[in-house]
Amino acid sequence: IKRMKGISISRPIVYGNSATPLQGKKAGDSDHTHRWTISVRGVNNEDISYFVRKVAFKLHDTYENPNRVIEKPPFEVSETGWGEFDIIIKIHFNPVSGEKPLTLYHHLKLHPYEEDGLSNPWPKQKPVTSYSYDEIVFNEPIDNFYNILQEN
Ligand code: SLL
Repeated sequence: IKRMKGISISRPIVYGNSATPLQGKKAGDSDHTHRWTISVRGVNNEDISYFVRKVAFKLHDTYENPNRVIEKPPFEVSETGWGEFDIIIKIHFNPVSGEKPLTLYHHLKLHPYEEDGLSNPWPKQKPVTSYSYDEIVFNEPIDNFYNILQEN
């Protein structure tokens, strides 16, 4: 294997969640209050599967099978629930890369920051979102992986 000496190459990602309140019958069936989706995506929804092999989302232990492994895009998990918690996101890269998985943390957000009901109520059905932008930097990548990154 050959590494690209002195070279760094980066790829942007967006990760985080959106959430909407459950309404009507669905809300009555359980103690769940929201539907939410956590995702790892490319910017402008660019396909990231050429460098991301799979993404593991570790949910709160109150969920069944809390370790959700997503093997193909979209790299996301949708669920319903009642509470906010930290999600551990583990991004596994294309095996060609020889890179170790990258761990990120996201605090699942269900509630808007400002519930200032008097002057500025959050519209009932407007999704609450919390997304972070990040750049994954590959230092001295293996040449084959570097080529894959360049070609996409
Ligand atoms: C809290 N520390 O107390 C947090 C934990 C856990 C949320 C929140 C479970 C859903 C299910 C669910 O919503 N857990 O029943 O599968 O707020």
